[in-house]
Amino acid sequence: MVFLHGGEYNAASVATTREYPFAAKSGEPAGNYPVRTGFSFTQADSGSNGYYVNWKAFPGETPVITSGQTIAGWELHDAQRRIYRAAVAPGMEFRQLYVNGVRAVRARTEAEPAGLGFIKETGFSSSEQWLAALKEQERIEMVLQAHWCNHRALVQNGRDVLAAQPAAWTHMVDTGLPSVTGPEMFKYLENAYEFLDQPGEFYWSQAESAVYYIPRADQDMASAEAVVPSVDELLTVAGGSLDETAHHLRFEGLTFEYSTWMRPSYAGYHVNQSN
Ligand SMILES: [Ca+2]
Repeated sequence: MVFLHGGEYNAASVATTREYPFAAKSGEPAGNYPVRTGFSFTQADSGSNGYYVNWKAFPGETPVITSGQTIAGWELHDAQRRIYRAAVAPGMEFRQLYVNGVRAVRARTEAEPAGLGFIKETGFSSSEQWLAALKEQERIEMVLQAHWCNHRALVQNGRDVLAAQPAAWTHMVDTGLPSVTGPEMFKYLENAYEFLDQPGEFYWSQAESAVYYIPRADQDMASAEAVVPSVDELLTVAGGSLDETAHHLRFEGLTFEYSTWMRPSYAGYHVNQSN
């Protein structure tokens, strides 16, 4: 029995990075992307002789395993648009921001923004100037909702036309239902500074190592608690092989907070029936 006292156990402080290979399937891009993993248990941590190793909350206390990192030092950046800015540590990566425990929204356009056209072979086009004028255009995600699927395509190159990474795009538009060309599709663009216009929206600028945020009506950025997650997996249990399994481990009464999932930033997200 191992008792954990109340308090925070920071998964980021023990995090290691490994490469996660994702399989090429029906034209999906193949490749590796990094996964940051916090506390890890292996076969060496297993119980033996039929006994379990129990990792358990000390009675009456609340141990919290978290990778949350506090973002402080918010300053008003654009008074007219009520955009605040804070620095983050270089190298941090995240897709979520929580302010006073409420998840913020990645800066996005409205659905079906004016002048945004759909090119089946490529991606999106714009009949107006706003698309080409975006500063960090290569970080935009093209989000397409078709039937029950929510696809995300990454930009391969842009300016007047946002061209998606081709293998992923083909997978999305050419695999039958739920095709993104169907009449039930709607689309928007996500993740650009210029899309900040609603309370609760945020944008993380990788180039600047900074976060921009428009607070909600009840949030004062001088006192608000802003937290971003920093690892994908807070706790893992993995053996070395089928002959070296991890076993006889129990976890009881533990609380987990703040993890991220960075795969869509590296590979987009393309789904289909039954996967
Ligand atoms: Ca917006």
